[in-house]
Amino acid sequence: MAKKKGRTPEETSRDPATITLIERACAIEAETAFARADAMQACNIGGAGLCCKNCSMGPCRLVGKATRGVCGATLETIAARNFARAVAAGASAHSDHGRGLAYTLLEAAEGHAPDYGVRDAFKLLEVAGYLGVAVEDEEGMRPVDEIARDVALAALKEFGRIDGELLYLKRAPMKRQQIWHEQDIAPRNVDREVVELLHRTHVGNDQDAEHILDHTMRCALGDGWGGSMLATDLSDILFGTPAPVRSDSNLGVLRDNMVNIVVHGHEPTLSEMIVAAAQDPEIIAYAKSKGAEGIQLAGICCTANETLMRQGVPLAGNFLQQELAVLTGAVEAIVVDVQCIFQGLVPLAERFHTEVITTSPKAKITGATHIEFEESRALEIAKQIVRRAIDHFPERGDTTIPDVHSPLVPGFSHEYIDYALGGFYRGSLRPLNDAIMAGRIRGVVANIGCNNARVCHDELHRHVVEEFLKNDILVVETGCGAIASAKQGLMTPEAALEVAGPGLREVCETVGIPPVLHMGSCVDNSRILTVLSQMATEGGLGEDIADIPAVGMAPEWMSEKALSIATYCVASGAYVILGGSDGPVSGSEEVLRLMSDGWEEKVGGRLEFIEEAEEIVRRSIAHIDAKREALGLDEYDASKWGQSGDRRMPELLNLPLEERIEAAYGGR
Ligand code: NFS
Repeated sequence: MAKKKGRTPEETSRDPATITLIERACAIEAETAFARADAMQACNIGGAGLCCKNCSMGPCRLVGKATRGVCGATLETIAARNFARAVAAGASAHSDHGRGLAYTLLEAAEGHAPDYGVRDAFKLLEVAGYLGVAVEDEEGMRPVDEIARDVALAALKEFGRIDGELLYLKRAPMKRQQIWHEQDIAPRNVDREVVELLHRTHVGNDQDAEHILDHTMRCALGDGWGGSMLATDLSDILFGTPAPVRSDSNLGVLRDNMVNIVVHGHEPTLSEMIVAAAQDPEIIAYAKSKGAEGIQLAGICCTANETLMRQGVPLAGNFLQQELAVLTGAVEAIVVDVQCIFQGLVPLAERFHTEVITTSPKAKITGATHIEFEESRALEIAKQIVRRAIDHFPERGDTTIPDVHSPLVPGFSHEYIDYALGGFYRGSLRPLNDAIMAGRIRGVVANIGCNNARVCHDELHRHVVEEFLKNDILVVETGCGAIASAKQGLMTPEAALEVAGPGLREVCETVGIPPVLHMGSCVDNSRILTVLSQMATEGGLGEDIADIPAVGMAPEWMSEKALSIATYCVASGAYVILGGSDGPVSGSEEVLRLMSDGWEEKVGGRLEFIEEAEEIVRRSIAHIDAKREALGLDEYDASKWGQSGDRRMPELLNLPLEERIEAAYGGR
């Protein structure tokens, strides 16, 4: 990581709302992650993967003349083990989230969680099919609650099944499944691969970097095609499958005259109930009795994406804006569950009237109020939390709400993309494949992942996305990367007219979609796996995910979850780039080689760590063009496009007849 001491606000973030609030933090001497990152240099030994603290003979730092740890472990073993353990943690986080939803569905189906139910019965039937749950008996269709109970139980079984392998692996293209079997990396169940990875990386166990990394792929696949995919499916069943909605983004969505409640974390179970509680007329009346005009909910991180995709709740911001929401002085409560929550929120909130409320039995923060969430009393607890927030409204002091916000249209589940391209009866990805084959769309980039306080906030996301759009590359997004694009105004259909290249613009205009599609939270990267699998089986773009002209990236990544996502995408056949630094195994050339060339030989995908945005773009486009060539597709040529589309139509209608015939028929 580059050392960056004392950056100016403009060097710290690309986002104007963030810059305003960093300035406020400086003015009132409040501490944020940006300032802490500047004050503390990252450890370059640990950062390069060269510090081993797996036993108490160390920590061993493999620098200078030290080429082995006390136990004799080599640099390669240590770097691979560190990476593997991070993937195990990331896979655990996503998968435990998925397990939680399976229990919620079970409790709802058995009548123990009356505030939840099946909102998308169609999806329930589809998932029942994947999990081998019967939807009919001799008397016809079984009751929905019975199917839901059996789906929940079948989902729970996937976490610890005692034989065979994950059922969802069958959703991948045949060729991909064959590769997993040939390489012996098909996950047997979700939990076992995580436990085995921790076992293998215990002192004195698996001490061959390549072998450790093979199992790392297996563990990560259990996340992508297991825990995360189940999390997405079960969320859709319980809370509805997303379809486009209109919403707004950035800290300007907070309101001076309303009670502002920020939901932050990851699981939709609680936040969906907070949404319901905040709409209750009695609760709204209570807010008015305290002098507010109503209640404004807004989200941070993936909780934001969950409530945005289904309810249209506005986005307050991404990962690095959590403290800034508090710094506005306008937030009565920040309600959190699990993952990506800064402990720094608590001392910061003490300087304002904001209450930090933790809710998950898995995550308490010293000094925060803990109101534990229980599915059996979900709405009651959510109302209690919202009332508590309202009680703080009269305590509010000065506020600084930046007047910065951008509209967006999120909600692109893979079901909706199918529908958008073909309608209800002919839903299909055929038009997308055709557009790529013709070269109107050069390829697809999945831009996902976090912010990182050590790189300029949102800047890498902005740079790569704009470059891809100009080059007629369709961008799909999740997580905090999606929030970055939303704030930059790239998620409205109109944005296509301004930013996209001529071919992509034609497609976006015709279908009426933005050039950057918001596909949800980070567990919803499973939606991207589903789209890629469908593209591979639709025909014309090869027969496997590895054949598609596509790249995955997390230019500002920071979390262990991002490493798990990157690894399962590679193991699914994708070229993946992690940006912002030279990466967590940069101390070992051999491990870097194993993850790039080595993994490419085994599974067709490769992982690279590239610090600079220009280089990320250059290598991505080169990869997309190479995949086009391998498929025998025409070389991409922007000059062929731009002759149709809504923008061109009024112009065409006014042309002299001969020119109009020429434009319409191109001399044919
Ligand atoms: Ni993803 Fe979502 Fe954001 Fe990174 Fe954290 S919120 S699960 S890990 S920081 S994208």
